[in-house]
This record gives sequence, C-alpha cells and structure tokens, in this order.
Amino acid sequence: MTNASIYLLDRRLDEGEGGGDRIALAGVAGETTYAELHDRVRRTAGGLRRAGLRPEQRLLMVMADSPEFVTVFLAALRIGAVPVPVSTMVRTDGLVELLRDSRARFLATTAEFATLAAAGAAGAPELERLLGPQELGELAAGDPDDEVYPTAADSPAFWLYTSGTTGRPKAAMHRHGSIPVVCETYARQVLGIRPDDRCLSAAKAFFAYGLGNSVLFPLSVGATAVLEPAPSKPDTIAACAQKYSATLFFGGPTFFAGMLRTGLPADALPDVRLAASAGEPLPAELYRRWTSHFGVDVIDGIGMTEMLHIFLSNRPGAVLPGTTGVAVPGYDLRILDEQGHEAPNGTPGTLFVRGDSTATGYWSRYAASRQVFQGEWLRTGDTYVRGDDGYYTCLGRTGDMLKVSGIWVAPLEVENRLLTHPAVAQAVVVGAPDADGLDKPVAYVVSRPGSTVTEHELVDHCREGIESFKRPRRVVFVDSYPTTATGKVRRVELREAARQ
Ligand code: 3SK
Repeated sequence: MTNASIYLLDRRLDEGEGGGDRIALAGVAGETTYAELHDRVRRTAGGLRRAGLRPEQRLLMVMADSPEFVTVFLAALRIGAVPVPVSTMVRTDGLVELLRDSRARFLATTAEFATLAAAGAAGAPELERLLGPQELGELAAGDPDDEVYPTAADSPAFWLYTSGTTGRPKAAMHRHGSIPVVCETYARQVLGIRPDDRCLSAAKAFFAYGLGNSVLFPLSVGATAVLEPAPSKPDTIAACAQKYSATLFFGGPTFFAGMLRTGLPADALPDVRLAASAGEPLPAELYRRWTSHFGVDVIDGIGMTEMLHIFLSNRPGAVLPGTTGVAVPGYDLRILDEQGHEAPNGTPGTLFVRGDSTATGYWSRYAASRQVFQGEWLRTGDTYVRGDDGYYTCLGRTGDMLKVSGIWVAPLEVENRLLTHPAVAQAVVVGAPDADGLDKPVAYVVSRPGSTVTEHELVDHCREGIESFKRPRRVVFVDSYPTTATGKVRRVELREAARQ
C-alpha cells in the first residue's frame, strides 16, 4: 500500500510499544499524540467520504498551521482525494481564481480565514462544500473509517500552487510516491532528522518548504511538529522555539535578517541543533552574522515547489558560506549554457535537476509544463556556477542577471559586497536604465538601526571590493521589500520602481 498517509501516520501505530504515545504535534493548541492524530484523521477521512468527496477531487485548504491543517491534509490523502493548501495571505479575488482553476469541490478553512473563504466560495460555482471549523469538528466527531484508498506511488496526492515572483499561479501536481522520497533524502540524509527532534518552521505549511518542515519530515520519523498558527515574526517564532524546545529550525534569508534586526538575544534558540535556510540564497555575510550571534549552524539549500523540497544543499559541518552546497543524495544536477551544452566548472549557466520527487506537471498548463518539465530534467530557471570543489553557487534567477557594459553581472555578487558594509542589513540589486538608457545596477538597501550611512559611501564601498563597473549607480534606502506570499523578494516590483 503506497498511500502516503500510511507512511506518515499508521507506521507509528504499527511500531507497537509507545509509537502512538509519541507527541506528533505541539503548539498553542496543546499536544497531540500520534494515536490521537491517527484517530482524528480516520474520523475526518470518514466524514469527508460521507460528505461526498471522491478520489482525485480537489479539496482547497485555506488553513493556518494547526492540528486541523495536518488532519485535513492527511484525511484527504487517505481517501485518495487531493488536498491543495493555498497561501493564507490570498485575497478574495485570488482565492476565487484558485478555486476555479483547481475546480475544487471542497474548501476547508480555519477560523481566521472563515470570512475570506465564504467570500471566495460565493464566486466558485463548482464548489460543493465549505468546511469551516464547526463542520470540520462535526466530521471529526463521526465514526473512524479504516478504509484507505488504494493509491499507487504515481497516484495524484496533493497540489501546490506556485507563481514564482511573477505570473499567474500554476498548480504543481505531486504524487503519493514523492512524499517518502523527500523524507528519505533531504530530511534523513542531510538534516539527519531523528525521532527526538522538534521541528519549527518560519515558512508556513501551505508552502512546499513549510509542508516538508512542519508536516512531512517530522511525521516520517515520529518526531514532533511545533505549529504556530500566527504569521511568522522573529519574536513570536523565537518565543515558540523556547517554549516548545525546537531542535530543528527552518527559515530563509529575509527572516534571518529580520531576527538579527529585531535584536533577539544570543540565547533565543536554546535547543536548536541546526537551522536550514531556503527560498533565496543566503549571503555569506548574513550567514556569518547569524551563526555567530545565535551560535547555531545554518545549512543553505534550494528547493522548488515543483521538486517538492530541497535538492541542493550544504551539509552540517561542511558549509561553504555563500554557496548552496552540493546535490542532495537522490538528485542529479547539471548546468547548461545558452546553447544547451553542459557548462564546465566556473562557467555560469541554467541549473537543471533530476530526481524522483519531481511533480508530474502543472495542472492545465501545457506550454508552461513543457518549458519547465523537460523529459527527466526540470529547468530551475536559476543561474548557477559549479566550482572546482564541486560546490554550487547561485548567481540569481536567470532573468535577473544584468548585462552591464556588455558583461554579465550577477546581482548577488553586488548584494554580497554591500552586505560586507557594517551599516547594511539587507541589499537587493536590480537593473535599470541610466540617463543614456543603458542598464546599470541599482541597490535597494535596508540599513541597520541607527546607521547614518550615505549612498555615496556605499557606492565607494562597492567600487573598492568588486570590479568597479559592477557598483550600483544609485542606492535607494527602504524599510523593507515587497515580498511574495512565501517571503521571497519581488524583484520585479523593485525593477519597475527603479525604472520610474
Ligand atoms: O524556495 C525554496 O528554496 C524551496 C525549498 C523547499 C521547498 C520549496 C521551495 C520553493
């Protein structure tokens, strides 16, 4: 039986002695043991079946990270239906678009999003049931149902919407078989996840990164997921880490920079044994500041919603700051130049990845699927270079590279230089035409609290540390950046602003 709910849940109960008494979920909602979660999932699965949800039909979830999220997700998998967690930052129009695009039959929500869900449901004629907290409570009160839908490894399991930093949302369709793959590769072999771990993720579970961190990985080994329903803020997440003794902490560069800016004390993560970063490349300088302040190592990696989780990562004890590390076991990588030839070490090109957690494609997006899913390989859209030491370094999104005076410039190189200035907390560099209409780097900088650094000083700092033509011609000071639902900087917006 390859239904992923068995892999994530029933195996614990089959372990006999104590397996079911382990704590699966912790957080403001209290503790839930594996046996309790198993019971709730079986009841909810029966309730969903009785309510008319059929195998392969979609159930959209606008749900905060909570025991209800985990229960609905697993219950839907169990009956062969397809849960589709979506961003909790979505607005009504966006929700209507997702409901219509996915042709979801059911929509499940937690209390925080009940009004939004009702407004969205009104615009989705194919939706049959809206399940708010009360209805979900009633489903979970019914008789447990032991029938598990006999999915195969290739059966549709769940969808995750991705829009990247531009474009219309596309649903990446994942198989049941992909879940054990990411758990056995990145989680086991890179994080070294153990049953005594307590996983806390700043990235929410509607996002592929958060889904792995807060649901798939901990459940796959009988560990504990620490769930925080509120939007992630540095102080609340740190409070959670302390209160629930988190041992594995997952974040991203923007969040890590925010943790430093907020002035959290050095002992804010007392039990954390390892942190992971993804979403955007972690600049070497930010790595140094963060690890030296909190005394916890961070392994930077890159994943994609289409790959379900991380396929390229640094390793604990073997981090090369400023790089994304090496391929995760189970994945192959290659870098191709513009002609489609394999780029030698030191030559940048577009990164391609191959592995068994690749989505089967985008729902109802033929052209986009063909561009990204190229046979066994997936085109990441990121420009990378591999060093002679085998480590991979990200130079940015392939479309974000700038050509200055006829030479390619990686925004990340300029950003990394800016970050070495003590007054700079964060830096994002985009291209914009100068007075002659020629593309030149423009920097958007968040400065450290209390700093009085000037544009001139930062330009001079870059002129010294990198080739002069790469220096930003303008520096714009900002308090924060526009970000996507998953916390990535929306460079496209900064680029538009810089062009005005
Ligand atoms: O953005 C990432 O690096 C990432 C990591 C894990 C899973 C999904 C994504 C998009």
